[in-house]
Amino acid sequence: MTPNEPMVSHRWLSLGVMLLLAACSVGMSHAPVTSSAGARADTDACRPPPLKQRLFLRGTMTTWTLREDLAFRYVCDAYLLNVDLQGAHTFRITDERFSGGVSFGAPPESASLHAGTAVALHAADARDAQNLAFAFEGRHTLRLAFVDGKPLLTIGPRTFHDPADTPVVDPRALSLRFDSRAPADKSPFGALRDGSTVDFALHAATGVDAVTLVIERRRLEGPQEVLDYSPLARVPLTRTAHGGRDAWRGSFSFDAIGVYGYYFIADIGGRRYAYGNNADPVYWTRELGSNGLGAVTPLADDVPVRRFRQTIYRGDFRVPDWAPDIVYYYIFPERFRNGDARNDPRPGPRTFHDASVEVHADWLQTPFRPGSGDGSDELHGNDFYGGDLDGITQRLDSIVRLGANTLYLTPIFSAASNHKYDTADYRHVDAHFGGDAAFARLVRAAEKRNVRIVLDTSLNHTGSDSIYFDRYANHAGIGAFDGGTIHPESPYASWYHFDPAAPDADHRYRGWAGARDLPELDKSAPGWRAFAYGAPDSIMKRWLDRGASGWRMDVAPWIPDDFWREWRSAVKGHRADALAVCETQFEASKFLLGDEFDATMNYVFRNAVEAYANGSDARVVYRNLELLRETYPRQALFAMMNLLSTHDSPRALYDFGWRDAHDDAATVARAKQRLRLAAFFQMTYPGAPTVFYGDEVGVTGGEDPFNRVTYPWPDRGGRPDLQLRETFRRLIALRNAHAVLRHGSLDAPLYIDEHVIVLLRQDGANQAVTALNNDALAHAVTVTLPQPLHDATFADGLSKARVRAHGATLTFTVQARDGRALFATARDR
Ligand SMILES: [Ca+2]
Ligand SMILES: [Ca+2]
Ligand SMILES: [Ca+2]
Repeated sequence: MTPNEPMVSHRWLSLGVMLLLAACSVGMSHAPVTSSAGARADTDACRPPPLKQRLFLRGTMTTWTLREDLAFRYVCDAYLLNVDLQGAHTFRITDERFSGGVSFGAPPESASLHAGTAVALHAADARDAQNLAFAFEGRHTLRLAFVDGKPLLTIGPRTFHDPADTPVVDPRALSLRFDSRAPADKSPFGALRDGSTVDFALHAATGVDAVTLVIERRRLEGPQEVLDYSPLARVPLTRTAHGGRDAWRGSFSFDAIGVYGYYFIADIGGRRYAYGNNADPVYWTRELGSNGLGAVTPLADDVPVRRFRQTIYRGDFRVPDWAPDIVYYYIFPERFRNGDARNDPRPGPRTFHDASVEVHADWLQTPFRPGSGDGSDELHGNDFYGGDLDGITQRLDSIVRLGANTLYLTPIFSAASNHKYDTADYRHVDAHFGGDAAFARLVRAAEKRNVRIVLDTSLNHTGSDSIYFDRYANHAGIGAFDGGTIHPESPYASWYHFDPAAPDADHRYRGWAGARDLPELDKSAPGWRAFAYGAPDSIMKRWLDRGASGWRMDVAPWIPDDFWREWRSAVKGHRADALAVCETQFEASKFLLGDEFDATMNYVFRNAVEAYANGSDARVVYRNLELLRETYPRQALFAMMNLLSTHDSPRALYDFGWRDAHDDAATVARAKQRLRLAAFFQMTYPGAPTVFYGDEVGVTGGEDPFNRVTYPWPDRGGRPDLQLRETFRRLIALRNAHAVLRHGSLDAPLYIDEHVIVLLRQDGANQAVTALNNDALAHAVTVTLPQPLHDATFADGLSKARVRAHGATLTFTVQARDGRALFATARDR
């Protein structure tokens, strides 16, 4: 979807659309704009804010995610926001909710704003509303005023003095220093078990009068957009002096699992300052701050405090033993391989909702996108190539030769669409994928090869065309909305939210994020919970019993936490070594406390690694990964699904610059070098490397549906890049051959500069030095090794070349856009 396109319900899955949804226009309620009483009054007078909600600038500047530094501040009679942005962006002004909330866009005739000119905004549910567009040139103030209840936006030069921008000038305040990752400042390091006591030390010049450590606890209940901390404790710190500096020390015991925020209040010469987290943005995450070294701000009501985060997890939190060793091969089954043409979808009446499927005659044809002029119909998700589970079974040996040991399959249960997140029947595999028998064949073939299968489903919504809902009366039995009317006698009636008074069928039920083909389930309904995970033959248990080794759960951040806690107990109670993976796009500590998930889809990793491979400054990008190293329990960090491409985001090669067939050979070659570097990163970093089908043979493609192209099998006319595949094979083999890459310790980089990242990994007696270089030039790098490695000899895991340390010093070269993995050899051999 382009951001200008209205939200169309049939073309969506989880991620991309979630991020874009705030910008889209279907199913959102009227903004509760109240025309202020006496709006004719003196316009100079200050008035209370016309909206209860906070407002945010949300758009392409943050990939449509919410970010705390883009929150408007209401002052007197208008919402104001200072930004420092360059270039053209499209955006909306919204509240914090993911959907269903306030969202202001542009009127159809004037999407593009001009500096200094006020534009009347449209509420998002006006069907003609579209995204705003503005060419930013650095520092601006956005001013949103309500005149007679109508929102007027003006973007002009910087005129608003934001108290948060007031510089701190007192040298004593500027001397405050705390690095949450420095052992001298905070000990123990990182995420900790409940009951842990943490020692804190804030360092400062002399002349600070008092320091208090403030501990707060994040509210964990509620959907993703809830970001709320409540006070827990205030710990007066004790001053100790040494070397002309002071250290302010104290400790706190964290008794309960949770995500905690903390910061320091310093009293200095009659003024108060907060020393809190830095302002680093974290990919797609609302809360700012990457931990590590903090920053000082004035302490005032109108200046937001940024908290350092501390994760406290259950002492008995275990992930499956097999998790750190996973190499995923990630398949969108409709597009991987057609193993049985007899089960292919065929057009016909009522083969898709109340309409027909579309079929691609040519395996290599580009997926259909309604409205693009490709001649396809206007429906999303109804075009098919015939891919199925037998296709995977037939190519399993090839996947094993690549080095993968775990399949992650997007949904395979009966569903009308090609993506199958719109489940029609959780208890059976889709007939077009070969049915239950094809899954049994795949399981047998996988078990024979020690390959595990992780399945995917949504417990948040079903399809509208399902046995449970049956809006189109396509199924036997009585669905909750069979034939388009509410059926209280349906066994599934209690699973959904209905509004019998709504004027038309489309509005008589709640659709997930407004999507009409995805009726949202009531996650608190006991009947649904039993069916989903509680009962002996619940969906979760049924498919574990039939050969799945774990679950990846769709749209987890918008499902109540108590649901996931019960869910985990049920899944782990049934099979202790079942893997529990959460779909989330953000920093995800709250899911990794030992009571919900083992790991998540790691989009923070993806975004950091792709930015790095594209040439971004390693020192900046890597802070995202350092944050995860600190805030995620080690067992979760080592089990994360470390992906690049996904079915919800553009493929990596696309992000690396290879957009289409018109790109020249140099662009394609550079994109593939960047992919190789990103794969090197995956294979030498803790967490499960994840290869999206086709990436390894040079498949590119942009936003959905173009990321979901078919695998280029030669016998179907495709041209896989087998050289690139061999590169992947060698890199995966490197990981599989060296346990230290999968299990070895991860500390702060041994060395990092703009281009080069060097990590030291240790696993008992095995030690490795891994290095990455994102520059277009080779770099020689010199690192200092800890004592046990003085004078050690290292062998390059790929070239087998030897590199010798001289004393503590190790010098080696990393080629352009390349990596190295050096393994310490046994001494004196
Ligand atoms: Ca279509
Ligand atoms: Ca087929
Ligand atoms: Ca029916």
